[in-house]
Amino acid sequence: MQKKIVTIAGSDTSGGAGIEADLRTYAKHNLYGTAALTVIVTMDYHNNWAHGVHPVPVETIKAQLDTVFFGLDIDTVKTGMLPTPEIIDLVADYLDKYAKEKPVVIDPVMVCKGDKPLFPEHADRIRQTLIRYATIITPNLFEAAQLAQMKPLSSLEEARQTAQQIMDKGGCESLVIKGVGLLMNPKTAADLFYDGKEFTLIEGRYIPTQNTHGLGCTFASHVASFITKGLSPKAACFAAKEAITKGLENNFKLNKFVGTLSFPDSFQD
Ligand code: PXL
Repeated sequence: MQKKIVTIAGSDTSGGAGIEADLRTYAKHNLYGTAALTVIVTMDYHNNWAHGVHPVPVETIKAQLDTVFFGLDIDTVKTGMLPTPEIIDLVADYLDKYAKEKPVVIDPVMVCKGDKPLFPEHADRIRQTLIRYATIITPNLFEAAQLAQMKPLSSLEEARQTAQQIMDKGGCESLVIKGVGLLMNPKTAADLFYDGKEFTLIEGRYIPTQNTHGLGCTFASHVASFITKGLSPKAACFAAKEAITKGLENNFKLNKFVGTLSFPDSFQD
């Protein structure tokens, strides 16, 4: 029987990120993907692709989470965009009740486009209520600094300190800070994995392209998929890195504003 992952995240109407990317990824891994939708994100073609954020009512999300946790034998949970404090609290409550024994991958999505957080206290709420349930969290540089309550990162050493802060304050089992290689000179594609004991740099081929929309969601979905298939969080990050690099090598433009990665046919376990 196929193993099952639920993605608790938003819909990206443009299709590059969010549940669209997550479900595509699970399908490529031959996993059964299901979704509890938290928000619908739209894009305004006539206004520079400005993003509109339309949260799903809390009661509707609750009904979806009941469907999933009572009705399906879920193996792994992955979270993406959680656009309001109430929705973060609701998801934390369900993780507490129904997912303590399951792998949980938390992608702490905080911005839609640019660097304006979805709401001012977003990072605080995620740190205080959600991170403790995570087998692994997958922040980018901005999200990592926000979660650690630190200034923007400027070196690998600061990234290590940030990882330690997030773990101490949030209480996750492991984390991977995406994009630490951008702090190096010359730039590399490295990510930084930390499990509370050891820091590991995950190197990858650097692919110079702007067509990166959905990269973070897809990476976290690969991590969730590889963990579901039995890999450790660290091994899952290495495998996910290889998978998204292949996808990035075949990036393409969706329109004049944005481009994304492709979903190659097969990935190595
Ligand atoms: O890439 C972050 C992200 C996550 N989830 C949804 C999104 C986006 C970015 O647009 O729309 C639903």
